[in-house]
Amino acid sequence: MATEQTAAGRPRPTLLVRPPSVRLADGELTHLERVPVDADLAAEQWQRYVEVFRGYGWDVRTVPAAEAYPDGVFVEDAVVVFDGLAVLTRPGALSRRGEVESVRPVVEGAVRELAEIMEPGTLEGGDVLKVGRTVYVGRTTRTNADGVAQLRALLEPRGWRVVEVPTTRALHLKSAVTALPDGTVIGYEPLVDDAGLFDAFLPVPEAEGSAVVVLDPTTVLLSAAAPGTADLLRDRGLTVLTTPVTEFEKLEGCVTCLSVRVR
Ligand code: CIR
Repeated sequence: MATEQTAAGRPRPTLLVRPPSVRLADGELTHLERVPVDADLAAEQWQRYVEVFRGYGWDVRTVPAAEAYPDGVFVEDAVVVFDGLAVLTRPGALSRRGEVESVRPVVEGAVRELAEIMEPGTLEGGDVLKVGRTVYVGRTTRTNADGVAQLRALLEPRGWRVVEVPTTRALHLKSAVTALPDGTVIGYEPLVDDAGLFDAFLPVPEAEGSAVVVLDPTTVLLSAAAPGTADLLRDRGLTVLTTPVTEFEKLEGCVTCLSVRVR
């Protein structure tokens, strides 16, 4: 567990990342047509992404590349962390199931407790959105009812509220919605099944703008492909950093999927 402090005096958070596989271009696609992926550009964008966190004082830990798994770079899907509890997932995509085991040793060093989703449950981290002590879990083609039930059984005794969110218009819940530091859920409305499920909802003007990573209580990271959303969030008083992730967006990835924030 990271206990050091950042320059701003906050605990130094840990970030897990995994470099892109040489087979990245073969990643799963559900809603998008396959287009060519530039492997060199992907590697450069991944480095820039990681540097943003280093610049904010995060303790970056790298999971070894999983060359056999094209989607391994989307490491968020393999594990979800709730305070000191990490839950290793069981991806709904068969091609991704083998990604999880190699994450275990890195996660073990970063948390107090480890649990895992067992058969017949499936769950992917992209379907898990924490807002305060509420955990919204997308029911998607990747996360089934048993996966949600297992997560609920782990979290409710630990004081979390678990809310299932039917999600049919996007790959994962967090492809459609994420949350700002103040708990406002943001999303691109055409991808959101029912915005009324969230206590506070702010529509954003771009699909790529629905995914933000909270870097600190006043700063978020956003895809460079969402300038209108960046303006909207700056108008709300947030500091907005942007980074290009075009090669990952071609594979239905986004800024959240490229890392696990251990907090
Ligand atoms: C997949 O379909 O599994 C990958 N191509 C994209 C995963 C993106 N992950 C995420 O939204 N958490």
